[in-house]
Amino acid sequence: MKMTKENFIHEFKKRLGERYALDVKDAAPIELYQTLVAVVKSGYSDIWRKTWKSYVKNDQKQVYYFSIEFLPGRLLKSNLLNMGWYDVVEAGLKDMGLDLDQISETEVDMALGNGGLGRLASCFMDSLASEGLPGNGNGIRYKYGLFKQKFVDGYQIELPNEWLTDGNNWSVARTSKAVDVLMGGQVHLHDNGKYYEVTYEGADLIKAVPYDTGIVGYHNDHVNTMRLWDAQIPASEEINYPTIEDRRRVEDLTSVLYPDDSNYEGRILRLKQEYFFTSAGIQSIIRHYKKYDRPLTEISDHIAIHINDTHPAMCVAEFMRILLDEEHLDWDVAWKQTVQTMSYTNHTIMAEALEKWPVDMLATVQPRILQIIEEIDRRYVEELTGKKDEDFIERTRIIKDGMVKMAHLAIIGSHSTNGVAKLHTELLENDVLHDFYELYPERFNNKTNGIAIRRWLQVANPTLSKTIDQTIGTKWRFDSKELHQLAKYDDDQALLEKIGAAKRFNKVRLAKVIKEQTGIEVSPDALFDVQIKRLHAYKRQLLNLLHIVKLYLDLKEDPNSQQVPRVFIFGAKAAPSYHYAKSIIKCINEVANLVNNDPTIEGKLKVVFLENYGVSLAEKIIPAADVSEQISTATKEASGTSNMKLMLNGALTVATLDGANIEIKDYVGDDNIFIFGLTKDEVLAYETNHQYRAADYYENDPVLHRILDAFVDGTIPNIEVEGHEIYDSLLRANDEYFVLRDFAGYVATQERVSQTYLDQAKWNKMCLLNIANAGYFSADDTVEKYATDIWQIKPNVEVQKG
Ligand code: DL6
Repeated sequence: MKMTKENFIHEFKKRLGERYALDVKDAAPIELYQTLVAVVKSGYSDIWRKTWKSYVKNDQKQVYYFSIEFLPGRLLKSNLLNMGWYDVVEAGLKDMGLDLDQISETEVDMALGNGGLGRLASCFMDSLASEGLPGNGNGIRYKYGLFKQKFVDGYQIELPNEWLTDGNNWSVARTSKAVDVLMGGQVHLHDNGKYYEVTYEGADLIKAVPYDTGIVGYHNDHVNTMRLWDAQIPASEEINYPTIEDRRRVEDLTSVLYPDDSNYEGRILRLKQEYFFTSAGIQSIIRHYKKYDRPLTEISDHIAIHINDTHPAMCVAEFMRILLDEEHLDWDVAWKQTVQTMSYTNHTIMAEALEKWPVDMLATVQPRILQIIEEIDRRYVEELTGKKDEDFIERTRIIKDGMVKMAHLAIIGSHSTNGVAKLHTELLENDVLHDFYELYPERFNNKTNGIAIRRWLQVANPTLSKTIDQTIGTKWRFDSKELHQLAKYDDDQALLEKIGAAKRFNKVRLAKVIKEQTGIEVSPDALFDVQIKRLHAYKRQLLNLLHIVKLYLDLKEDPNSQQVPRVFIFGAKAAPSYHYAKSIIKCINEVANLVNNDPTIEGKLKVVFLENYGVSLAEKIIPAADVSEQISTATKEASGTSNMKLMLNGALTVATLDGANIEIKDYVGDDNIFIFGLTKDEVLAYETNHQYRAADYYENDPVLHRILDAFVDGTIPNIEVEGHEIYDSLLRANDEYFVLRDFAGYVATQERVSQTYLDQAKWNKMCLLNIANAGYFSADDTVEKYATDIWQIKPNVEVQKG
């Protein structure tokens, strides 16, 4: 993909004229943005076509990554970077009096996810393409995505995220590739002696229309596809959807991500979404596969299907449904192909997130799928009877007490189950999924998560990237492990100062964003302490908040108590029905109000909660962070990926020994990370021996006593309800996540952080060593491991690297 500045300017002006009949100086930002997207798309569309054709021509095995979330963020800059056009386009725009940064701000984030799960899926998409691997995404094109978060009086308010208002410029609707998805009604089986003829009565027919987005590989002339499905009414079925209500029922199917699951309507809608994108994806895969006359009895040699978390677990049953009902394969043959084709990643040990669906609900959504799951379950029980004790079988079977356990379906119906960090996989094998590990040890493996270094360093932090280029050259841009070369320069004072200067530059930039968004003035000379992740009790934003309240109370008592001014920065959304998480948001916002408006502590402490956290905001926060808060209760965070992005940008991690923090510590060494808190074994011991008594910490620690009282005695205003709720969760409900137990260790560690920050030379050296080791957490390496160990796919033979 070659482009010169002159050609770009010519192309850009031509398209602007053709599209809008405008000159550059008369065009609005959205028109400039859309024109730029058109130029970029035309730059890769031919390669996109060639890429998928080469898969067919070379009969390459492909993987299809099914995920209910994708969080690609803005695509403009990352596509320019990957195409090798970034500098040329930036310079060309400048010549025309335009600014790439400004134009890029016009792009609305594709916010089709909630957190780590969706962002991981998108990092994997980028890496698959950049490694030249044949990998496709399969998900849902939510009309409103995840909600847009606003704070009103400190409370989280959820607004629709209208990301499609101006259309999405990157995707292409492929109406000709639509498939029909059947839902509801009743199913009848008729044994004709050879196979069961399956007929449906009263089912809804929904048209699934794919929207494809090209995923451009890095400098390798390779473009993969992310396919997102939209629900529409088939033209032939108009008559069956006579009322507006009926039509809305169909359209609502792909309206929002994670409908409110506090009621039946919301829950069944989510289950329907899961079946919808699973069925649409599997149908289109098999249809495409059959086009080239290959036998279905060897489909697993040609395609791999990945189940990202349990949401797409119905892939197992849908694949079986097609092989049985439409292709009339024998059960055993179909089952062998299914297990060989499917693989599954577990992303959490939190019981509430391991999906279970009532049998009745599944019967309402797709009765045939339920029948197939029942049969898989029956055969599983039959096979184990006599080999395993009854308890074991009852614990591991798919359907139990009227509920369908989706993780069990995914494990039994696939050849690989992986966790996402060493500790997490160990917990799956030894605890959460131990029975299955005993049954299928060869199916279990670890794949520690990784991140797209291109987006999180090259795009998000050009200042630091240039400093790195000047020090070790540009090889790291192709192989991030090369970043380790930086470690050799840990005594190079000039470099350490440059690293400090890059950080300051990014802090000034973030301070501006904070001022614009919130009106709060923060000083770039303060330490920026950042916690950005979903709001959840186990992630312990509350521990961070208790520390902030301590610092505030200390300052009120002694204005000189704090040597290092700090700005605490939060970004987090709470699930709409997660009441407790929303109460924590309210408390953080009220503490922020109190602290930020108290003139007596001016300049020493600030608290900022940025609204509507997402990928684009993260790109501004992460390069500016000094401290990365990774403080979940040990055992609860499967991996975390903000920990990797923040270290990559030279933030120092305050961490518990949880998830991938442990692997980060192993790379950077104990001296370059701040570890505190209960270990896995200590947490597990408390959970089994029930000897934890949170009230002891309140009663015996006057500091903690005073802090907790501040939540209920009016010290923190406007949290009469929420303050009591939090106080009670810690003291009456005995602090499920051991916040009080870890508090003293956390405070002591934060004091060490402040002391270290006072020695800027030492601090910058630690930053450098974190950056140098972050290259080991590249999603490129992670997907290569998936490709070799799980999917058995190989890079496209036609890929040009470099
Ligand atoms: O694997 C991606 C990401 C991990 O880094 C996080 O640790 C984990 O919490 C997240 N899991 C989920 C799944 N649902 N829940 N809860 O988002 O996956």
